[in-house]
Amino acid sequence: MPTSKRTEPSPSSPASTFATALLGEFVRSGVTDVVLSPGSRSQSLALAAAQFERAGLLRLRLRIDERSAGFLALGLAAEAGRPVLLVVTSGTAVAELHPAVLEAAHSGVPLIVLSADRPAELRGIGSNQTTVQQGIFGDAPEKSWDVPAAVGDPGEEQAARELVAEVLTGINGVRHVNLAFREPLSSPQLLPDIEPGEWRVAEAPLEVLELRPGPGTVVVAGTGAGTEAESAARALGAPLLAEVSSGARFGPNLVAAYREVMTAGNFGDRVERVVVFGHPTLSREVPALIQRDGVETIVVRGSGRETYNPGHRVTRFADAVSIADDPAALDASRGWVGRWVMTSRAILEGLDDAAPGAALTDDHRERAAFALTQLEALRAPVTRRSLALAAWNASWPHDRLVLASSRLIRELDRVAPGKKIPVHANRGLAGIDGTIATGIGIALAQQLGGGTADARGITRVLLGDLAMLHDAGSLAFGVGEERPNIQLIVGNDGGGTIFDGLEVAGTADAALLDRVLLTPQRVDLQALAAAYGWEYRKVANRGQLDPALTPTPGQVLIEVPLER
Ligand SMILES: Cc1ncc(C[n+]2csc(CCOP(=O)(O)OP(=O)(O)O)c2C)c(N)n1
Ligand SMILES: [Mg+2]
Repeated sequence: MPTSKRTEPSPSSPASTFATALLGEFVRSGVTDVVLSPGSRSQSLALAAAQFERAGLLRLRLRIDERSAGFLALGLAAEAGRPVLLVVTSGTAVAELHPAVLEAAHSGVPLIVLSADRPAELRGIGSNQTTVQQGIFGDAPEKSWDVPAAVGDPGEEQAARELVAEVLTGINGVRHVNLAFREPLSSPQLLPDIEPGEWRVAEAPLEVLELRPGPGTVVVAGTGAGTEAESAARALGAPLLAEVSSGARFGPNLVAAYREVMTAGNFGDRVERVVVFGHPTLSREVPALIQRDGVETIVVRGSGRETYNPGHRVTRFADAVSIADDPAALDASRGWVGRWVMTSRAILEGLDDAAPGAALTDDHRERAAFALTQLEALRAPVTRRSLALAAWNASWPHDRLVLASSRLIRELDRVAPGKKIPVHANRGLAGIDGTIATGIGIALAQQLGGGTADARGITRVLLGDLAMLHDAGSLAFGVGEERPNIQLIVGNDGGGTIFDGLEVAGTADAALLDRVLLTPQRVDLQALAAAYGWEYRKVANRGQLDPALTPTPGQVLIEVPLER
């Protein structure tokens, strides 16, 4: 075998000088994480990043598939609340980032893409691995730069530092920096002396709207709403219609069965004012309510690319709301909130067919009958509802729950009781892609530093089988890559059964529907887990469900067969 031959020491490379200055300035500005995929044109950035990692100044993660890298960075940034750098080479490598770039743009997660490109003289002439990278993500990035190749002029390091300042100023989504590199593409560099900085969010001037409490108001919390929506609901004396992905599904004002209460109870008819936090995507009832005549809607802007405005019927937008202190008005709304909350509780209790109390009786026949029922319940097949609730119930504030786009998040949204736990979902565009990589990013940021690090926590990802297969490549960890404690809980119904719930299922030919929408699959998930070095657990009945969700160290794929 030929041994790899080291060429003559290359002349000092302006590419490396520039790349080192650039990354050094990111470190100084409080950026801590880089996700990188290998390539030649990007070598100066990659080698500099590895040196900063070695010096303990950056955390570096490698992924061979840029699509995985993109979603991994998205998860890291979403959990840590700090921008994450993505470094990729030229050509299709850049395009692989597009799904994560779109999701980040629509959900307002800060990502910085550093794509390597050919210099001007090699563009547009059919050079290898060269396409038009400037503007490749359309209008998804908040800002883009096309930076000419460094040539070794004095002042280029200063220019790199100024570029970093520009890139970070006011970042609220994706920033794309396309960087041309000319040969020699790298040379060994000494790291400059650098003090890592603290990440600081620039305080943008806020438009704060003052609201008064009073009956007739509801608060809607969609994905990304956070705990602020819950406190606003309490201060307003308003029922809290909080989606399960909102991070606000808790508290005394929670209306967990909000969809049923709005429709069956006709409560929606009495709503006069809606205050929206986050991005609601899980019901039809909420957008219908906002579009009803006589309803005033206030939307608290999130950080995503677009502002929520169903039917263009939103009355007012604000960056934040403050709530007037008015005890009399708050008092007047007690009955209003109470009716919503009680009706929701009654609906949820009606769903629960267990007969509590029988276990406590003194009658031994009754007790035996109860025990038998319990035993049968343990042997029963797992339903979507029991699966989703088990994942919800198993999770605590030091854990993370990641909800994929599938029937399971919708089922959970109907029944999850109030609980203050951190939930994450890629609802910016609700893709079934990148779920595993996003979950790994969240878990890494949460458990190994970079976020609200808490080593006790585990991340549970609740996903469907198609979402699982879509992102199977993200199960791969390279040698030496950090691995978090994570459970992938796969509800396997052999295809995309979410479509069974759509109108089309009632009108289309069943076989055609299966062929093109359900897309049945029978992949061996156990073998897949084994191939990637993940532990595998199978849940054959309800009795096995809770034990399988017990947190253990490592990466676990939990397969739960579900009936279509
Ligand atoms: C990238 C992407 N492709 C296609 C879709 C459309 N889509 C939404 S749900 C779904 C099926 C999901 O199937 P599965 O993950 O098994 O979940 P289930 O609905 O069966 O619970 C598809 C294909 C999407 N949201 N994102
Ligand atoms: Mg499925």
